Amino acid sequence: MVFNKENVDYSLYLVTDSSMLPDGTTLYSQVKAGLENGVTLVQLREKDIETKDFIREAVEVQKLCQSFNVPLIINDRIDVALAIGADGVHVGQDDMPIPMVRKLVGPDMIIGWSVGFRHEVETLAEWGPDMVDYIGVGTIFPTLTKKNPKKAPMGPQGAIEVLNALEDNKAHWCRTVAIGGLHPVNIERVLYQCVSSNGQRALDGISVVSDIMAAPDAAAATKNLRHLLDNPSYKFVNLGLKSETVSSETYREVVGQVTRNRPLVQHMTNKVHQNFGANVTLAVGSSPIMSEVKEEVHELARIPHAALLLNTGSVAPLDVLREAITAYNKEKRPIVFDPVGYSATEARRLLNDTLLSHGQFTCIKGNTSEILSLAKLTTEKMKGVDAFTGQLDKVMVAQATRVVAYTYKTVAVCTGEYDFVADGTFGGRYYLSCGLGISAKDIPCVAIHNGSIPIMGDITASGCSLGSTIACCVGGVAPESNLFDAVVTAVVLYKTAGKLASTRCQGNGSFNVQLLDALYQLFHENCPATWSTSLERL
Ligand code: TPS
Repeated sequence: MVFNKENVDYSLYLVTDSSMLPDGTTLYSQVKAGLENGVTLVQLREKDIETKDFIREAVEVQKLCQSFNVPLIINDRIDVALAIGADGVHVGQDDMPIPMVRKLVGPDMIIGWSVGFRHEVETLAEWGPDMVDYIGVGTIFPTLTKKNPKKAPMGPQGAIEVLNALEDNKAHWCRTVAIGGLHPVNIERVLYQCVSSNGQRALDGISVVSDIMAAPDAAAATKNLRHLLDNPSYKFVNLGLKSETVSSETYREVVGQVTRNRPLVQHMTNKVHQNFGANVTLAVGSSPIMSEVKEEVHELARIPHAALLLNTGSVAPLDVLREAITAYNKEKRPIVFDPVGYSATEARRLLNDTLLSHGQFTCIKGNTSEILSLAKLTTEKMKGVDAFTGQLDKVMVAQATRVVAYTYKTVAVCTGEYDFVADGTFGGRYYLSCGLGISAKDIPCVAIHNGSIPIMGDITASGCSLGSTIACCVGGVAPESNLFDAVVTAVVLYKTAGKLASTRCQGNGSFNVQLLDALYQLFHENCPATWSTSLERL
């Protein structure tokens, strides 16, 4: 009997591997534990096995799957799939070409394909709905399970590209599961971030090998995965979006909370910024720690109201940065990411992309060129757009900020004469399959203005120190507070201080001092009704 394709639930797809079974377990017992606790699809995958043994194993597992009404897919071996009457086959890019597979298995069997690139999606779209039923999108993260992988891990951003390609090519029939290095520490984030840019499509599920097959307690491991799929919320950000209400009363509340909670703001930042950033942090009622010690990141992240500023201007070793991201993500404490010089050189782009793929950031802050590059919009590309008037158009920069916020599910800040702040957090919600329903262009975005303050560009680390201020505000607010509000407050406070300092200084030397004084004064007075900055909703 072949399973009705329409009714396949791709949410938790177990792929087997008999080379990693813990002592005291069997392939059968691990699959059974998975099925009893929420696995919805099983793929039998044996790389080194005699055909006779494969068939015997497949028949046993098939009976088991049937008793749970779960389809069984056979990896690679079309002959075995046909011989036992499996529900489907899964093939890789180097296996038998899909049209031949379809010819052999007939129209009713499920066909899955491993896909990592846009051009592969274009091919499956050309073939049309009768060929590939679902794709395994990966590998997402590094994994020891796949020997000699032919492609580098794509990260959530690569999976978004694949989802976009499916949408662009109108391959609406094709379902998707992400695979490769997926474990409870990163699954929520992958499901949260991986939404096509038009908001119409998210992953249909996740596929795992080692997380269940190598688990000493496969039942508990599966329950844990099921829980993440059934409670679709990245708890890092709170659920009560109230960004429509941002006002001077909001600023007062944020500053009040920072004052009460005095957050510890760990800086991993460039040398030029370290001293000034520490002083800015103190001026806004917070405690700086300029530590790049790997051994203490977990301890620091556990301190109530800890926040991390990660500025890639000149950097700590990669393993320290990764460990810090892991630690703050694990404790669900905020990270402000400042990708200095993103795409100015290939090395910087690679470093920043590696870090962006490694974790979830509360806020990503950059200048116009960094945000345009992150949004994959360049001035060249923008020239092709009607609205382009020769200068960077406000609407276009706002759009780039929204794209970054949406893509990374973060609060994005783009600095310049106008500072743009866009909220792509969606209150931490995610949905399997159907996506978020709205696209990047529809998310909340504000433009913050206080006239031009050219002297800001004549001191070092002024942009980096906005990062410090944001980290103080997102770290200092109560966990149930709105992160967008906290970021907007930091930007408005910093811009007001900049303006005030520029009227008091005599040159860039005294501007430095005046900026600290102004921040200190405005923060401690906490009277935002008098702040000069204007905020426009876009
Ligand atoms: C649905 N594949 C890509 S990564 C990987 C495998 C087996 C190992 C993941 O292991 N998509 C589907 N089925 C497949 N067989 C593949 C892709 C190929 P782990 O979860 O332990 O990291």
